[in-house]
Amino acid sequence: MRLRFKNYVLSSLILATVLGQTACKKTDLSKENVIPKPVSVVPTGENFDLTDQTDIYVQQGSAELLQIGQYLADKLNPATGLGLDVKTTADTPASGNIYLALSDKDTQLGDEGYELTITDKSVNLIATKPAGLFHGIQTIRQLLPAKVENHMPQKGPWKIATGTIRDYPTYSYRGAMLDVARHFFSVDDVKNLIDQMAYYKLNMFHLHLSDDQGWRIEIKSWPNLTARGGSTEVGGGEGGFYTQKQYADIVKYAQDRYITIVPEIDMPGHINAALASYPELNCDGKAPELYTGIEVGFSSLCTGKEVTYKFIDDVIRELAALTPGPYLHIGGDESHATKIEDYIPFINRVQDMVIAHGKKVLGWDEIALSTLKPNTIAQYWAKAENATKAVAQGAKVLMSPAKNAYLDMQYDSTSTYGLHWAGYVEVDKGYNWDPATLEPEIKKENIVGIEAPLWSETVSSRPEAEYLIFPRLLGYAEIGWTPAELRNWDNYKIRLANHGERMKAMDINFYPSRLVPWNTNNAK
Ligand code: TNX
Repeated sequence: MRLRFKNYVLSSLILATVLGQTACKKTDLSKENVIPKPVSVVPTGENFDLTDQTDIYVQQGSAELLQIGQYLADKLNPATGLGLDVKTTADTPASGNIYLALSDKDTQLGDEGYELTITDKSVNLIATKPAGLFHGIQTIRQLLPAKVENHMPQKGPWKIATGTIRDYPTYSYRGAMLDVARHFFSVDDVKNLIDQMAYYKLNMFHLHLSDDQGWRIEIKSWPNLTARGGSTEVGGGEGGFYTQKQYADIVKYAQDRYITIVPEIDMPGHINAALASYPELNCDGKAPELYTGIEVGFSSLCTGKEVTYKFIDDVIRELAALTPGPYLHIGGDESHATKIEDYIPFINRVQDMVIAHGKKVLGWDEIALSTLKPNTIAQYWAKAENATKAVAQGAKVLMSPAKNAYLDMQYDSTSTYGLHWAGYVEVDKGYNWDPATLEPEIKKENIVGIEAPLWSETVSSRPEAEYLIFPRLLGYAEIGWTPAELRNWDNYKIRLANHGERMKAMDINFYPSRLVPWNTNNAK
């Protein structure tokens, strides 16, 4: 009897200790797997519990804040099943809730920064602008267990480590590009990628809307561009295009996620789809065949014909009217079929046309051979000497060096998809570089940011595109956001490993690089 009693006391003691330990388990907010890595994290060692009593409160009086709160609720409710509601309040809400509010006191946060204060009683997010709150809710999502990203209900508990995160981006332009010209991608595919970009705090999305193989945006004054020019793609598939209504829908979808669309019409080269649609755009007045191969540099607008400029003006006018963002991208790359003495005045004239329609110009680095207008940005992809010319003219540079940042470069020689003309870009190589020190002549103050382009010659479906985009895009997001001195591959690869579970839960078909210690067994 005595022995039994002693055993009982002993086992209860052990149980109490174990339980106690789980309940007050020390947390460390600074070791959470947030990508991009936040600027500053001060941990306080406790937990906030998300329960069925928790709601999301937003400062009253702003439809925009309500929408951000709802975005968070929509992301957390499916997996947690907690039925978080979004409510407005004039004061700080009662304990147990999440609160999103604007405050103009903290100017260091800038237009996109946020401060997130988590205690055992509340989650408080403040920012000077809605964009900061939107980025902050991505951090909240990433502080919850990876399974929170599942579409189906999962078992809790849903704890968030406590402490304070202050966070803001290094570069104002953090982007990705999708080539919808070589292979067409549906509106749904594009929206899906926009949500994935938002999770990593990217804010610019460049759509490569025309090339030799296809014209993908409806232009009402030149309907054959899509009727004929949009009718095929690499490999001879059926192609496709966005109506203006669909494009406007994409723009709005991106805007609701604080992402700006940058539309590109590539010229004077990469233009066969347009030349095949309108004979008058050709110097000899004859339309070439549609093109479904993957060669580059063989087509050119007829720079000496006035109709060419009427055509461009119409396209730019319609596109500018549909695009609230500040930039129109005019391409300008690989114009091997245009003489340099024609190329330079052409680019000069087209810049003026874009400006006349109220937009700023972006173009591939070759445009620096012309005279860049104030505010024109050169996108460095191949030739450092071109980017250097842009800098010498006082222009800013957008960093997309193919050898580091091209999402269509193969990971290694065994990769199924992708090209390798700029080399192989394994996940570590994609991460381990700094835009501000890559080329000696391009300094941090010359750089607007970073963009990772996916060219689609070798990929024609969402899973194929995702295989090249992920996980490298996460690294580019971190390069754009996190100060260089806080970036480190050994630390990053551990956080990335955790995001394997998240990507799996989001059904992203990522490349499982051997360099990353993935832990994806319990994501689904
Ligand atoms: C070069 S990058 C191109 C594209 C190709 C890409 C393939 C650039 C401005 N031009 O037309 O799709 O290489 O990697």
